[in-house]
Amino acid sequence: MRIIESKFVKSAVQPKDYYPTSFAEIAFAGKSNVGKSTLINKLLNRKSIAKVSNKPGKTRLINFFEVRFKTDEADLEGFFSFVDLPGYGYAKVSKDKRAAWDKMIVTFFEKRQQLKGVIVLVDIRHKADPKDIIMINMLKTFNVPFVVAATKADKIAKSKVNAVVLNLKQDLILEGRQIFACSSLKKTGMENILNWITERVIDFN
Ligand SMILES: Nc1nc2c(ncn2[C@@H]2O[C@H](COP(=O)(O)OP(=O)(O)OP(=O)(O)O)[C@@H](O)[C@H]2O)c(=O)[nH]1
Ligand SMILES: [Mg+2]
Repeated sequence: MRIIESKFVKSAVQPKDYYPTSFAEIAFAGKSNVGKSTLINKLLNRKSIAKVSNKPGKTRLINFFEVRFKTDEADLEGFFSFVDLPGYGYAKVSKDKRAAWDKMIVTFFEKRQQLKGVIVLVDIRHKADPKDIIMINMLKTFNVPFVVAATKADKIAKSKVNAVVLNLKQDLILEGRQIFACSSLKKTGMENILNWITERVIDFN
């Protein structure tokens, strides 16, 4: 797939404010600071269409982006949208605020009919986190297809990547879903993620 153009559409908290579109949608979920917004920028080949920060808690709303794409094989052109979700598990905000963000995310998965897939980002340096397992269970419950991106792979030795990914696959209880190592910094693993997105999106165009 080739991305022709992309634009930021809007931010929302409640379903009534979601982007009113029937395009297939792919959302990015993961703990705060794991690299969701950075990955969106890299996949879209944009410097900062999604806002990035080295401080956790940057993305506080649900952000919608519209993407125009073309496939080489079928010469098909169409649209899909990306959704940048607020990160979960950020310790330095109040309990109430954290609960509100969590609710925002759960409501999105529950209500969003055109959601065709989710990229769950985890930090390749860390052991499987209970919060990620909760997220994964939720996606299983709502029957949303998902894939895991084990990101920041540039931060560990190349020789360790395969073993770490296998461990994560087991510990996150992926039950046959795929997991890809990737690095937005080094632009590795992008092809795998984009191919998965293409498969999810093509059916709906
Ligand atoms: N080394 C390395 N750093 C990365 C990578 N991806 C993201 N980062 C850095 O991680 C930090 C957080 O990135 P963001 O994209 O803002 O993370 P986020 O998941 O959107 O965070 P929230 O919006 O707070 O939920 C930034 O300093 C990025 O530059 C990566 O693949 N490798
Ligand atoms: Mg973000």
